[in-house]
Amino acid sequence: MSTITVQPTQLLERILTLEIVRVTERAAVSAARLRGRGNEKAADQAAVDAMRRELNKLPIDGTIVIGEGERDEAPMLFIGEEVGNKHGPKVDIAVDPLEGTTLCAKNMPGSIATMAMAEGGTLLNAPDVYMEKIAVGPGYPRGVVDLDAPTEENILALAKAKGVKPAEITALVLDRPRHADIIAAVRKTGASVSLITDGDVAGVIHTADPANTGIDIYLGIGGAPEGVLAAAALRCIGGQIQGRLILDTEEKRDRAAKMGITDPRKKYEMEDMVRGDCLFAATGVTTGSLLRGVRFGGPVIETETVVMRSITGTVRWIRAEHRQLDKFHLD
Ligand code: VTB
Repeated sequence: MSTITVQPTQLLERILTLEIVRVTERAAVSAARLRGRGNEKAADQAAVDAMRRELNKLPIDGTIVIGEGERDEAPMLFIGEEVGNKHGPKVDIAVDPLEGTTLCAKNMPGSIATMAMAEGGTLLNAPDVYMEKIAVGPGYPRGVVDLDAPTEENILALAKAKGVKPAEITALVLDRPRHADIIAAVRKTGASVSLITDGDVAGVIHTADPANTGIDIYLGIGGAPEGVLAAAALRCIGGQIQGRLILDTEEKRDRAAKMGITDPRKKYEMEDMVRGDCLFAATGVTTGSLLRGVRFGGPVIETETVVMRSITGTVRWIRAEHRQLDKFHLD
């Protein structure tokens, strides 16, 4: 009979898988109470407060490496903030307590509460700047598409690798004027463009399951923090993502340098953004194509969360019913 030896660190990480679900659930419930109120800041703050409270209960010695901004501009969950009860492993944490603040404030589909966790020193310490991104799901040869290749070339290469005509490829792109050229280039190949107003973490995750989402590739410029979170998710479920920070001013280059970024033009592979094993979780705030939003119904609050673990590639979809929140001061 063969046995599998599990290292203590792996065991701990297994336990943390469920622990991080609690964190994103709490953030999502708090933000969801402010859905549709038109107040992005308040919804974000509610998510931040809840996320921080829950993170501090975890048996970890954690550092926020992707957070709400740098110390002076973010009172909580700032980059460099230490979280957890210190009785546990050293971990890096990336958070986006409310990804898609506008979606939540307008009660539009697709806002989520999300975070990733990895061994200390293994997540890219990215400043809150823009990042050029390209991502595809699993099953393609490495390098099938490339951030530096022309868009047309990428679409044609992807179609060939998938064994379909370019017309059967769909690219997901943030609906911004800055993407006019990318959108035109995709359409020139005969492929289709699906536009989103916000939320490219979920957008990138969609590429991992084209049969259900209809999305084959993510293209364009979004937030760098969201890029690292998306890389963590793809590291768990498979796929490829490349990113390049847009450091177009002296001030941004300085900020990046302080975070240890010496080459401002570096093209980051998934393995550069997430250099080891990681956990990723996201809970729906407003219902979207990835996750159902929080449902308030009398004494029971329902949440839906996806949690992933890269060591095993396990993806769990957790529908939770929360009761007696007040009694346990959980919210
Ligand atoms: C990006 C994207 C995010 O906001 O940061 C976007 O990565 C902001 O883009 O997912 P603009 O500055 O062009 O509005 C999101 O869509 C939501 O935070």
